[in-house]
Amino acid sequence: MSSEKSQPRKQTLNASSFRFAIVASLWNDAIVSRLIDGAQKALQQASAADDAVDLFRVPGAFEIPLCAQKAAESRKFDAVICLGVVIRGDTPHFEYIAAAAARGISEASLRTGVPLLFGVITADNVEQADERSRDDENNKGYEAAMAAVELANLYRDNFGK
Ligand code: DLZ
Repeated sequence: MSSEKSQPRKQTLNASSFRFAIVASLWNDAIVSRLIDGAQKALQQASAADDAVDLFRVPGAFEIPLCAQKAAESRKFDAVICLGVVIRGDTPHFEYIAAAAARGISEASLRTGVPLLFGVITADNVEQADERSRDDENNKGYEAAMAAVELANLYRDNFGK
């Protein structure tokens, strides 16, 4: 029986005909870099072309939604993968930044009709954030990118885009 945390899908979907944007914040860069690595690994596993992935860096998680929205509005991408790390212990305005990122990403996705994936770690401490950015399939960047491939396939196959 699968645990609550395990992913329901193991099948690798194909990403060879899609383009992706990764929007990643610079704050907590050591951890965010591992999320970017995880996302790129997932896209490679799904056979995304090397030149089909554009990376955009923004200062902090608060700035992710607008950049993600601009990427979505450009119509160049089938999905936009948003990556960041907000750590409660280090962040006096944790709730504001985490909520603004989550709400902004969600609203931009609905506004543009482009799937925007939430790969922003909101952790109580660095240890938790490290755990969610390890080089394995629980890496939140890897998970978000796999979800992006899944949605790109779902929307193309059922709604033409
Ligand atoms: C200011 C700030 C703080 C204290 N903590 C974080 C954080 O943990 N993660 C993150 O991505 N960004 C943080 N920031 C920066 C804000 O997201 C934003 O970049 C600045 O407030 C400038 O708008």
